[in-house]
Amino acid sequence: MGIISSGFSGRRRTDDPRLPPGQYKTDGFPVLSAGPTPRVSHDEWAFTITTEKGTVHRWSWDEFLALPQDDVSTDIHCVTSWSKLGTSWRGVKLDTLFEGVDTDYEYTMAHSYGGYTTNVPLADLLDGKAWVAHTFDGSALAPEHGGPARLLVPHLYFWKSAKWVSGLEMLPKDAPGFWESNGYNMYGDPWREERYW
Ligand SMILES: Nc1nc2c(c(=O)[nH]1)N[C@H]1C(S)=C(S)[C@@H](COP(=O)(O)O)O[C@H]1N2
Ligand SMILES: [Mo]
Repeated sequence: MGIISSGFSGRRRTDDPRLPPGQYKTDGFPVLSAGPTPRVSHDEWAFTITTEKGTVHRWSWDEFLALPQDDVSTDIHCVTSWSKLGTSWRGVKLDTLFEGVDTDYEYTMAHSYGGYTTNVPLADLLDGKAWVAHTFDGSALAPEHGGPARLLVPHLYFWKSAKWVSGLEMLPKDAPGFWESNGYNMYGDPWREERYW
């Protein structure tokens, strides 16, 4: 009996440089939802950005799909310690959605159908760092994973990637969302293990 066990690939730490500290690689795609899965039809779906002036920028499903689309391959990291490497998404860069948005505020609150919220600094949504994604692995994003569309902010822990996202609200200062009010870190950098308070 050797001391090296390779029978279980699940929780074994590897030296893969893509894995942040304390994370293990999974090949599955766990579902983590704080409540039931909201069912949102494409007809009723819209994505909005609301500014301090009360201006509401709104995209219907068709308008959203008509925007320039990105194919994204990225690693995702859940605070519960699983990471999924090389995931494939398609969606719209937040830079594209913010092109016509005039705001001096530097923080956002993401809102979801079903009531979930999470805070993300505006800088973490821009410069090609975040998307509103509607496709995973070449197929329409499954409802349990956030379909019709979810936020994808892969450089932060995955709780920031709001499923069933309905919009972003500009904020003058940082404020906690759902998990951040329940003990999760305000920022959530996986490379610095910013998991909880
Ligand atoms: N609307 C909404 N978005 C959410 C959540 C949620 O409960 N509701 N959970 C978050 C958490 S904690 C994680 S780890 C990921 C899980 O996404 P998945 O279920 O597609 O793996 O979604 C995040 N986005
Ligand atoms: Mo999570």
